[in-house]
Amino acid sequence: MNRVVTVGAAQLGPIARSDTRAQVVKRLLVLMRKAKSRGCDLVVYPELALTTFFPRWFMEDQAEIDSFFETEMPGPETQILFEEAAKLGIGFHIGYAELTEDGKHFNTAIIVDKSGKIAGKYRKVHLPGHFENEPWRPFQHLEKRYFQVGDTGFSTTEVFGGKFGMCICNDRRWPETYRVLALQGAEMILLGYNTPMHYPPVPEHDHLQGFHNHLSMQAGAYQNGCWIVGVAKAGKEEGCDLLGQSTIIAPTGEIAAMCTTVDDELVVADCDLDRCREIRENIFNFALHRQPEHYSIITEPK
Ligand code: CDT
Repeated sequence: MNRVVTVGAAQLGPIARSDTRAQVVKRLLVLMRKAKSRGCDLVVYPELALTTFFPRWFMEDQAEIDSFFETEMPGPETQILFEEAAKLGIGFHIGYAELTEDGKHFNTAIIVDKSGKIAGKYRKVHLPGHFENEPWRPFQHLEKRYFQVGDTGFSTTEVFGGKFGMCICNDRRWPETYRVLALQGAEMILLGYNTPMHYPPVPEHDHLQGFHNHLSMQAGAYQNGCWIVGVAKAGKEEGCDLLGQSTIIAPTGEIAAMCTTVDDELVVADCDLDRCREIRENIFNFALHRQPEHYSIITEPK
């Protein structure tokens, strides 16, 4: 019998800076219940899904910066998500800003299983943007300033009857992300993103944001024979337009479902994990066709 996982991509519309965690969690719960009613095993939320995308602002007050971070997961405001997931018997994936006990700041994502337990955690590796305030920009992208490079590496989690991998936003643009996960057998990769429509250093590419988003993920899916679920925080957030087009992509690279708004929206697809074999046992049979001795430059220190 084939292993079909029904997945809901739960796109979020904008989150205002003044929105509380409780207000956001209410929206997440609406989407979770909708996903359950549509037969989902799993609901996937975006990157940094509990707050506005705060790296767009230069801040120096560490207490202010830390107010966007979670010191525990679940915490007082997010506990209800875990309880509801367990009650409904649905898993979820969510991104959030993590402040560890020893004071480290990460852009983090987790997979929670159907019993409400954290089954896997990933901390973002490819942090885009810049370190210092750059006032010439209409908005900042200070991920390099506020987060440390993740220390988890890319690994897989056995859950929902398959092998799942995670990455976060900018990671999806890098082919190495998918290949490292696929080499470990990942059958489905979950990821969230906050992608501004305007890229201040190269505005000539603004009209290509949607194209580059799908191009990267569809190539990643096909070249590695795995499902990819990419979920946006979308819409006009604090004056900044964020890309939507959240999507579920099959191992053939085809789009199986896609959001058509830039608001809270759920799209669902039945994802047969055994379809990964169509690619992995044929055109991209890694064991048979890869020639890693010719790729060594990829792993040399930068
Ligand atoms: N959140 C995130 O990683 N966003 C980046 C924006 C790139 S421009 C600094 C992305 O790759 O979509």
